[in-house]
Amino acid sequence: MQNLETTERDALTRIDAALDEGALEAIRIELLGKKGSISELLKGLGALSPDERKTFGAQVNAMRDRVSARLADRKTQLGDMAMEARLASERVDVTLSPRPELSGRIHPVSQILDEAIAIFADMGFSIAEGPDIELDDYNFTRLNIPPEHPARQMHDTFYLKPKPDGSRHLLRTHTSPVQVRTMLAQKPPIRIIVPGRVYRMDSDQTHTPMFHQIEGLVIDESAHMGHLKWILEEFCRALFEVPKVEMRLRPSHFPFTEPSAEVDIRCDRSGAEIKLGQGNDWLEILGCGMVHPKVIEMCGHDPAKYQGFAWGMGLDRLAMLKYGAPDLRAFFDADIRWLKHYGFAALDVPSLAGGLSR
Ligand code: 2NL
Repeated sequence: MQNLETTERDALTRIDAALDEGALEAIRIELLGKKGSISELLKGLGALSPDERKTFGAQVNAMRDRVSARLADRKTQLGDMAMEARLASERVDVTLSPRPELSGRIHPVSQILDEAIAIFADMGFSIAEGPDIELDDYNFTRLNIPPEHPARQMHDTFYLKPKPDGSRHLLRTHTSPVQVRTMLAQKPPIRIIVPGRVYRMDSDQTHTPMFHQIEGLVIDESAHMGHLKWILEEFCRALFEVPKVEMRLRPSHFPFTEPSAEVDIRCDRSGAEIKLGQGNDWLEILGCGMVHPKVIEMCGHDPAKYQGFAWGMGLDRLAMLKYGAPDLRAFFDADIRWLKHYGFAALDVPSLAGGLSR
């Protein structure tokens, strides 16, 4: 009897004194493991008379249960203490001012986006955003891109698994579905710009399967190509921080605009870097046009009353051009050395008054 009580007292004391989960596990094995002291007590039962076996066996079992319970309690306690200690040691003071050698840089795409937003916001545009995963209907159908159109082919567009009713979601191939959503939800006048990520199954030296776009849309009763041309000229002048850019509009085709145009700016490619505003070369920077009457109608408005224009451009390309980064793919490599070189300081928020990228 004495033997049992001291064994238990001894066991509980040792459990309470264990300082970490490893030490506790060692004690558990010593007590309750195959060759553990309590297990050995149970093995000795065979040598006893049936009556003794019954009472002593019950006592040992009860003692084993109490020891097990204490082991479990101590384990929880030690786990909590370990977590507390870890939380205390890994505590971060987010109010500390950044150490310059550790602080992050703003990615050129984020920088050009902030600059573009500053320019268009100054002209009175609102910013609209929408989901990356879109409906076929918003990405294609309501933009006058019919089911047979090549842009809808599986090798150009990332489709998600079709639903039982046959409808498919996709990764938006342009930000235009956001304009569709805006037109469906609001009455003109509408003056928005739409920045965001877009996806196309394209990957080579000059294309990445995800890239960034900014599109613009104006719908009212009298918006025309003259307004569009002024907006784009002002935008280029402000973005490239030059007094004048020479622009030319070349006839083109998009299913969602009529007429459509591609916009080039004058540049000089004779040196190592492209120079804007001089030279005899042209650089294509965006596509635009008058919104197709069918699109206005499919987005819920009367094309006899409302008209407007839209444009779209690739932000990544603009960032390469403005900041002189030579390789598009490096944009998405997440290489900290590249970002140190091409990135921007976090607190230099672009504004028209304060200078865009200085
Ligand atoms: C390009 C050309 C363009 C649009 C985008 C648009 C949107 C709606 C209606 C009509 Cl909802 N048009 N967007 C229009 C013309 C060109 O993008 O080359 N982007 C990189």
